[in-house]
Amino acid sequence: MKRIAVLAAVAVVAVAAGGCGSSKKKSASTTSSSTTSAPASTSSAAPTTGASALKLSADPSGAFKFNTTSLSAKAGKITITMSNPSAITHAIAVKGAGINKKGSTVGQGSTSTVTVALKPGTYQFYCPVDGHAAAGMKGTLTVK
Ligand SMILES: [Cu+2]
Repeated sequence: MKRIAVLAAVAVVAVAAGGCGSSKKKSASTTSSSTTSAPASTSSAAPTTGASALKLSADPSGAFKFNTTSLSAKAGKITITMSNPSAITHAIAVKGAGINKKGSTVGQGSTSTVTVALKPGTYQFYCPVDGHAAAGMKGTLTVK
């Protein structure tokens, strides 16, 4: 009788330990799966958090220049939108530090957008349409 009681007690302990162990395993796998998904959510969240939106426009009179020669933004994901009120087609592009990204070339009344992820430094924004940057359609983008 005594033995049976002891065995039953051992069985209860074993079940309790097993239950505890399996719940620990579950929480461990939950942790590891959330850790696995963490870099993805972090990388998608970080640019959003640090995202800067800059706007400029092309000269409406048809001169080869923007309405500004200097822009500044925080490091991270930066979106530059250029509106084009000019009869000449233009685009917005950013280059520097091995990056050279161009937005689409657009006509009057449209906007050209370029999105880049930049570290602190000095970059150039320019119009990539042939001859435009050389004619003065460019400026400095300072990233801090
Ligand atoms: Cu242009």
